[in-house]
This record gives sequence, C-alpha cells and structure tokens, in this order.
Amino acid sequence: MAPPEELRARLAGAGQSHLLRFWAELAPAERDSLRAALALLPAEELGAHCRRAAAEARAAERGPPERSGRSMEPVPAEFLGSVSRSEPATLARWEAEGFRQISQSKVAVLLLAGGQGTRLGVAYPKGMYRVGLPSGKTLYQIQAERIRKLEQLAGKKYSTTCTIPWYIMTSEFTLGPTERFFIEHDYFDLDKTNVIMFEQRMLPAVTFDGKAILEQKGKVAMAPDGNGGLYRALVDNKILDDMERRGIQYIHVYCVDNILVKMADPVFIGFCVSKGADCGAKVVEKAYPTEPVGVVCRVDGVYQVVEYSEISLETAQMRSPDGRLVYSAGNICNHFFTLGFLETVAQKFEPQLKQHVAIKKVPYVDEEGNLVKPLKPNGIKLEKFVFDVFQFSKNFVAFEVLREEEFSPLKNADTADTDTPTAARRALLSQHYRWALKAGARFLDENGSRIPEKLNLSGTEDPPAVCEISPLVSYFGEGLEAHMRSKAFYSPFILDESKIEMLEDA
Ligand code: UD2
Repeated sequence: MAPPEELRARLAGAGQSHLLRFWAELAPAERDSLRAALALLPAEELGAHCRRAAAEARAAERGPPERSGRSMEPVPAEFLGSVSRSEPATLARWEAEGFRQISQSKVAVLLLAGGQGTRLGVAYPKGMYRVGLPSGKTLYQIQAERIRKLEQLAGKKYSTTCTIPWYIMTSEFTLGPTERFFIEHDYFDLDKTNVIMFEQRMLPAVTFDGKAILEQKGKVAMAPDGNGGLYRALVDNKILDDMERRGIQYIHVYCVDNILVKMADPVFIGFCVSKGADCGAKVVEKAYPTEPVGVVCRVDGVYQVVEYSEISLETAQMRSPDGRLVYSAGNICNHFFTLGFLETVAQKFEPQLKQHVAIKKVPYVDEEGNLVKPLKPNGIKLEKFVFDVFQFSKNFVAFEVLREEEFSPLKNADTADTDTPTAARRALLSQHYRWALKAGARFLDENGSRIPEKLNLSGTEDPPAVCEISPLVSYFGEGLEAHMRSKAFYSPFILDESKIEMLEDA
C-alpha cells in the first residue's frame, strides 16, 4: 500500500522522502505510529531542523567559540558571591531571607530529569539509582526528603505551613518510569498535587547530509531536545501558569544526579533575592582543566556558560599567577530564576537559544532494511542548554559554594575514574560523618572500640566510620547536637526519624 499522497508530497518537499522507504512493509499499527510521529513534526519544520543540524555540525567543526574572534573573560570577583569568603553574619542573613521566602510558599524547585543517562549505562531514569547507601535510598528519595525537611524548617522558623512545589521535567524516555516509581513509593510522603511532572520535546537525529535517521523501518530516531528544552516545555505544559496560580516567585532549577544538591537552598535563594537578581548560578571551583563542567564567564561582555565540550584545551588550562585556573567558576547546573525572568525568556527569547551539536553513534536501518549499530559517530543531535538564557538576564549573579559540601555528580559507572556511584556515596557519607563529628558524636567498631576520628578526608578515601543521616532529620547538618552530642554510635549507623525517638527515650 502506498503512503498517503499528502504525507509523501510534504516529506518530499522537505527532502525527507526516505522516511517512507519501508512504508509498504509496515503493519497497520506501525504505519499509524509513524504517521503520528511525523504529525508532531510538520514536514517544513522537520526539513528546517535537518538542514540546521547539518549546518551546525559543519560550524562546530570549525572549533570552539573563542577561536572565532569572541572575547572570553572570567566572572569579575565583585560579581561572584561566595560561601567561604562571606562573614557568618552575612550568610545567616541570606539564609534567613531564603527561609522567609520559602515559608511564604514563594519558592519552587524544578528538576531536570529528561536526560538518558547514557554514561551511567542504566536503562531507567537516573533518579531511581541507588548508589549503595546503608539506607538503600535512591536519588529521588533523598531529594523528596530534603524538600519535606525544608518545608518543616521554614514553617517552624516563621510559624507558617508552607509548600515547595516540585516540578519535574521528564522526556519520552523518563516520564513513564518516573511516574510509576513515584506512585509505587507513594510520592515519598509528599502531597502528590505538589509534584508536577511534565515532558520536554524530542527532536530527530540527523545524518551529516541532513537526513532524519530511521532507527527502525517505521520509527524515526528521536532524542530529547536538551535541558534547555525546558523553556518550550514550560509553555507547552502551562507550567508557568501553574507557578503563577500558586504564587511562586523564585525557582531553583537543578540536575538530577548531584547527590549533595541543596534543593531550594535558603542561602542561595536569599543571596539571589537580596541582590535583586533575576537569574543566578551556583558554581564550585573547577577541580582540573578537563573536568566535565561548564565555566561561568563573560563572552563579549555577556554572562554565559562555556560548556566543557566547547571550550578549547588552551583556554581551560590557563592559570593566574596564583596558580588557580583562570576559568574556575565551574557550573554545577544549579540555577536561580525569578518567575518573571522565565516568563520573558519563554515568551520572547526562547527561539534565539543556540542549538548545540552533539555527534553520536545512532543505530539505524540501512537501505536494505538491516539494523546497523555504527562503530563511528554517524548522527547529529541538536540540544538547547538550560544556561543559555543567562545572556538575557538584567541582573545576573554567581555564587560559589564548596565542592565537598554541594557537588558530587553521578555521571559514570564504577568502571570510570570520576563521578561514579562510589564517589557519590563517599561524598555523602563523608559529609554526614563530618556533621556527626561536629555535633559531638563518637563512633565505635563492632568490638566497641572507639574509631579514631579523621577530620581531613581526601575525597578519594572512605570516612573511618559509616554514618548516614536522613534528610528528614537534618537538611544540611543543623539540629544534630541534640541527638548526637557526647554519644557513641556503632558504625555503620543510620540516623533516621525512628532512631531519634529511641535516642530521646534513652
Ligand atoms: C551539565 C552541565 C554542565 C555541568 C554539569 C555538572 C548543561 C547543558 N551542562 O552537563 O555545564 O554543570 O552538568 O554536572 O547543563 N537533561 C534533561 N533533558 C535533556 C538533557 C539533559 O532534562 O534533554 C537533564 C539531565 O537529566 C540532567 C541535567 O539535564 O539532570 C544535566 O544533563 P547531563 O547530565 O547530560 O549534563 P552534563 O553532565 O553533560
């Protein structure tokens, strides 16, 4: 049976006739699904997307942006707030301001969770991953518990009942499993009306000569449109209206894989609000030149992030006389936005966002209909980046925090050297061990002997005692003295709500 004439003509006009090559062999259901997929991509848009992908890929070959005559400079020190360089009283003031906004239910968190987690190599969304903590918690559970605790803390401080809505951007790959996971876990005791999942768009992968790739005879190879797909998804799914209805004014956007993420961090929110910022980014000092984090900097006088895949090695390696990297403001994908800024971006600037090129190995069916797994990259994926809106900010701020307290991303499987499940577990347990020592706890081994304390952990070693503290007990180390001071605990120890009751009874 021939393809519908109108579809055939439209695809031919867009130079994409090959997408119907196997039409005659498809079962009726496969034809329906191909037609439905193509209906979501009007042929003109599809043609334009394919031409653009091929052109962007050619442009990307010419090299990173600073080589094409643009001037890059680091964030001037006066525009970079910092946890370690601020007075305790100033930090306390920012924190109080953040808590005040949270207590009035003006703050939401927005999780970017549409990525495919290819490097980690699991077939399910990253948030469902367990890094091997004694409690067995997943990243999603840790995040849910941080939200609950923060609501309690803010409510208590300002005698209110408050909510931090949790918006979760998913993609075709992650929506179904994420939804099922949350239902199975009863939304981790959050009110499910305050957990709002929505889906970003998908775009076809394209060959170097501008043809959309067929991954099966009746299926176009599609990939999420990058975490900057957020801005279109906010409009597609009427999320900004939902925020407006709830009275949200400030949004903390973050990525799924940082086990130390301080969601809706009152200090960061308070800092950004106090500075009157419409847009902000948390950064950590970059660890080494090729670390896979973008750098926050100015290009031609405008704030932006130069992504790790787009910076030249020479630039990444530049050092100041004190030996520090010149481009050291490492992006940790933790962004602050006012609702007004998001509205302006979504309505006005979104179409101007740059399309970044990723060259990947994309499985495809060849002209004879055989499935081929390419050995060399053969496909172009175009992605927008969430931070590319910084350039539209009227008052951008950056805020530097301590890596060991706030950044340990889970990117790779344990076969890699960095950003692995082991590294994430170690980072969290080291932090909890430090909090416990600071609260005055001691640890004992299985024979009841005291485990000597170690204060300066290198980051590549496990803490001498295992102590995991539930976020429901402490969000960021606060309030532990009441439960831990001058007490001895057998390692491994989990401090959760049930233990608190026992400790109080003891
Ligand atoms: C991101 C940052 C990088 C650095 C690093 C730190 C971007 C573009 N790059 O790089 O500068 O901060 O994180 O860990 O932000 N995602 C979606 N939809 C997509 C693609 C990704 O929601 O289409 C989500 C993904 O689920 C994750 C986040 O965006 O939560 C970051 O994605 P990634 O892990 O692919 O980003 P990475 O490590 O290349």
